[in-house]
Parts: sequence; structure tokens; C-alpha cells
Amino acid sequence: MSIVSKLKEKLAKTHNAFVKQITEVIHICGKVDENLMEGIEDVLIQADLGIVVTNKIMSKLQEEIRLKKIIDIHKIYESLEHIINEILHDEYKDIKHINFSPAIKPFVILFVGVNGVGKTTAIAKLAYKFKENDKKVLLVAADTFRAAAIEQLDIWAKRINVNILSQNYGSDPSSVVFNALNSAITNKYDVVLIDTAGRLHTKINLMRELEKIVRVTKKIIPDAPHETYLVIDATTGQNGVQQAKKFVESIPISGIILTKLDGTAKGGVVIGIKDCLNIPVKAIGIGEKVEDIREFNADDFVKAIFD
Ligand SMILES: Nc1nc2c(ncn2[C@@H]2O[C@H](COP(=O)(O)OP(=O)(O)OP(=O)(O)O)[C@@H](O)[C@H]2O)c(=O)[nH]1
Ligand SMILES: [Mg+2]
Repeated sequence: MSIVSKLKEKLAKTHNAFVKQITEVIHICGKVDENLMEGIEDVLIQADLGIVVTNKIMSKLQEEIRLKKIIDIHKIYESLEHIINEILHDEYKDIKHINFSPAIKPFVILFVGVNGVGKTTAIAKLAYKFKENDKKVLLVAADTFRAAAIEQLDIWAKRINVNILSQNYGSDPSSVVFNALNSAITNKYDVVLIDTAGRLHTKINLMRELEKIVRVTKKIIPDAPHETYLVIDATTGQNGVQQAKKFVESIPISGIILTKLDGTAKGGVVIGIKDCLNIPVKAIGIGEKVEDIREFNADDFVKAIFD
């Protein structure tokens, strides 16, 4: 099975919702007019693209209809695909892929996000990829809020056969990070992946805790964390994107990992994120298994949604 057909299978809910609704609007309207434009705009909003990018798409669509003098309603679908593809290409043209063989050592990645979005799972998935690239990987259990969180990371570490550094439940997450980074330097780890507790963006003390983790990290390795990934649950659609804004205000975020795209019709949320947060989606989660992660690729994504 090709990469796109596999992805299409995983994104089936978003694909079906999108195709079905657009086709329905086209069918009901029957001709290219104001009604059709309103119908398409509604579908884009419902698909959770967000207002800003929806407006951008709609004005490009109007322009294309005018310039190309489109009267055949069946050409609209094609135009829409082409416009969304162009927007994503434009936004992602200078984006660096995740480097699974980083030159910097240890390469430190911090994972943050609200509760239950899939941080720990994303860490396991990426750890597995680094491992496949022969990197020496250390997982850091800086989610000390729940004993179960440490256990969960420990289970993943055993399953993918990488090391983990943890302290007792209730320890200061910054002290776990401090010890882990020192150990990573001494023991020559290539990659350090730091798991943090889920936190609501509105809890100021918890956001301060993240800032402290970053400060402590820098004390040991001044240019670390080399990446900070904000994990967002796609099933929460635009809500997730709005929550993300608060994280961005607290610490620098270098990329987004958008999870659970397999279980939602709200996959359209991908299309508006870069525009809204000015942070690229680096990877997408499409299942619960360790191999269910893909680096984000605009071309493949648009094909999976439209074709
Ligand atoms: N279907 C699907 N489920 C996922 C995906 N990513 C994570 N999950 C599931 O989501 C649930 C929460 O995942 P975790 O990785 O524990 O989330 P977390 O952000 O670490 O949660 P907290 O540490 O409690 O904040 C688990 O049941 C995962 O299996 C995904 O891409 N697709
Ligand atoms: Mg977790």
C-alpha cells in the first residue's frame, strides 16, 4: 500500500466528512453563485479549519472563479484542493523536518501540552524512530504528578528498549530534568526526550513550572531544549488550537505534534494551525501503536483528504 493510501485510510473520517459535505453543497446548489460560496464556507468552518484560513481560502476561490471564469460547478472541488494545497505549500516551504540523526549531542526535546492529548505516546513513537536510526535514547519522566505516569513511560521504555530516568512520584520535575541532563552528558546519550505532566493552559502555577523546566535545562545545556513540541489532540479541533496560544505565551514552541487524527472528522484543523500560531505541524499521530506517527507532509495530507 502506498504512503498516501495508508494515510487516507487513517484519515478516513476527515476525508469522508469533507468530501461528502462539499459534494452535497455542490449538488444542492447546482451552480456557481453566492449560495455555493456560503455553503463551502460553512463546510470549511465545520471541518474546523478556523476562521482566518477559511477566509483566505474563500477569497482565493472567488478570485480563481473570476480569473478562470469558472461556471462548471464540478471544477470547484478541484479548485478548492488546489488552493488548500497552495496555502499549505506556502506555509511549509521553509520548514525543517524532524532530524532523526541530529549533530548536536545530547539533542534535547521537551514535550508539553494539556492533559491526555498524547504526549507520552508521541514520545514513545519518536523514541522508536530515533532508536531505528541507531541513536542512544533517554526518556525522562518529568511528569511526577501521578505515579501511573512514570509507570506508563517505563512500560514504553521497556517495550522499545530504551533507557529511562525517573525519580519518585511527587519530585520536582525540574530536579528530574537536572539529573537526567547531567546523566545524558556523562553517559553520552544522543537524544533526550522529556515527558511532562499534562496541564491546563489556564493554570498559571503549572505554566510557571514549565518555564522553570526550561530554565533548568538551559543551566546545563544553554541551547537546549533544541526542540519543544506542543502536543495537540486533533479531536478537540479549534479548541485545541486556542489552548495552544497560552503555551506559546509561556515558553518557545518549535513544533506541533497533532495526535488522534485517526479518530476524528476534525482533521481540517491541520490546515489552519500554521497560520494561526505561526508554528508548523511537525508530525501527526494516527493511532495508538508505536509506528502510528508520520512527519507532516502537505502534499500527502491534501491528497489523503481530497482524492
Ligand atoms: N487513536 C489514537 N489514540 C492516541 C493517539 N495518541 C495517543 N493516543 C491515546 O490517547 C490516550 C492518552 O495518551 P497519552 O500519551 O497518555 O497522553 P498524555 O498527553 O501523555 O496524557 P497525560 O500525561 O495524562 O497528560 C492514550 O489512550 C493513547 O493511546 C493517536 O494518534 N491516535
Ligand atoms: Mg503523559
